[in-house]
Amino acid sequence: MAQNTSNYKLSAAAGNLRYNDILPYKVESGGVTREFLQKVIDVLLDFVNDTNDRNEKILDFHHPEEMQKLLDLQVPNEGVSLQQLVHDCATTLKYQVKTGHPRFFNQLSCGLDLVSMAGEWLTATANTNMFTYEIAPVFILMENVVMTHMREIIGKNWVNGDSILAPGGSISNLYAFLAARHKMFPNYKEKGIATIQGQLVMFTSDQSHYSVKSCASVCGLGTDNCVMVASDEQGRMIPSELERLVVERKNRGHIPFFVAVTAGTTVLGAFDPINEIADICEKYGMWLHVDAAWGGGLLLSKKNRNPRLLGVERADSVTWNPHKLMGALLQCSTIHFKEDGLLMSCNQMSADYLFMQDKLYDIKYDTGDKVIQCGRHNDIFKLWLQWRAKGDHGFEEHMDRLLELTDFMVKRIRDQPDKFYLILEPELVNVSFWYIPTRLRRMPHSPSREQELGKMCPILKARMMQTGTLMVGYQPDDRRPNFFRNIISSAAVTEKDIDFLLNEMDRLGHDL
Ligand code: ABU
Repeated sequence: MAQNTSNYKLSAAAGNLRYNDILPYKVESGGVTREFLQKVIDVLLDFVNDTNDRNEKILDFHHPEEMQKLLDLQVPNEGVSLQQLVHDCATTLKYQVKTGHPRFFNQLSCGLDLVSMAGEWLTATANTNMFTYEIAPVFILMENVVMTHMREIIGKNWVNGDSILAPGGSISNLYAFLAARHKMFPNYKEKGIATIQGQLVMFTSDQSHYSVKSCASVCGLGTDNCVMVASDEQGRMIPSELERLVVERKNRGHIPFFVAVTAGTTVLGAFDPINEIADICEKYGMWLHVDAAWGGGLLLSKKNRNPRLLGVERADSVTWNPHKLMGALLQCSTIHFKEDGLLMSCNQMSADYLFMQDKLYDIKYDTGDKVIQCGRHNDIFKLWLQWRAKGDHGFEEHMDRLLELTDFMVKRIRDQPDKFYLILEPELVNVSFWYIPTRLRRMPHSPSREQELGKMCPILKARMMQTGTLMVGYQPDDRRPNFFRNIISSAAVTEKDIDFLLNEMDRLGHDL
């Protein structure tokens, strides 16, 4: 049951103390320090329980102005008491959306994997930076082991490649772009833009994640030189269109150099045909990047990996986010390269104060010089601990279960054609559909009905959030007005939750 935020009482002796009455300020304060932290942990554990309680709401929605009145967010001149800090923690979680709730279907990253969460708690306590072996020896070795394992899973010819954990899929895609440009123009790093005699052009599908286009803007190509290749009805890049556009740019004297294929598009969950696109990349000497941030988890499933990811081993780089399908806690994003050494030669700056060459250990473990950031959060421990718990087998079962639940949802939608309209057969766990309110049920399906159904989406979503019982995302795309995109990526979801979801949409929306 939801906890009252004033339930978390410290003892009279501890309640009025302040930050400088506990460690590290008072060495003899071990008891009070423990009491304070234990109480914070009680707050966290109650949140975990509430998250998994189907009688609890997913959120307690308030508009921002109203929410500001419910919270005391001021940063004071004089610090508050330990009791107030515990209260602040409880209040923060009271109004936080429970993204691990079994009825939260809103985002690609859903769920609250408790082993991964335990890992994140340990990470916060260890509080180290991932740039050198010197200060993160265990975590650096773990990163090496897990990244090698992930490359083995991508393909046997990847084992001797290189990988790094990056702050999100967008930055992972940026690392791929930088390495590709470095491979083709190794002098760019020192001499800059003048070393490229011509206009670099990159290609991706019109369904790809916007971070790919962002690379063109950030890296000086300009977004006009990120060519958006048309996709088919399922949302998959059309290879013949790619080739046509590559030839067109070549004929203009441009330099096509990079193709970003998507393995699991954000909205429709579509998989571009990697093998056919790899043939085109080989023919025209272009780097092949696979953005499998979303769909990469399926590499772990013998049953579901192919045909979706067939040909992935032919890529030069792969983005794969364990914080999505695999359920690792946010954030946990990886970028993998088939060729070793590129990341280092592309990004190394050899800062003397961090990456000294005369250290007592093998400095190849100082991975921080491979990346464009300096400080790097420890995102490996939670993934390593989760992989220890599940093993490859547990992850495989998890992937297969998510797709089984997706099939179940599709079947339930098909069973109720008066109330729901399935937009396409999903390739991943994205289920795209419209809810049909009573007044539109007799209307034949047509573009004008789609317009009407699209108008219902924000209203029904608002009702979901105001009642707090369900969260499903919606958006328009190039072909249709607003539609719902339901994501099943949480281990907490069952068939009963999917039935609840569809019934609750009908309960909240039938009169629209
Ligand atoms: N980076 C894509 C995440 C989008 C989503 O969760 O819907």
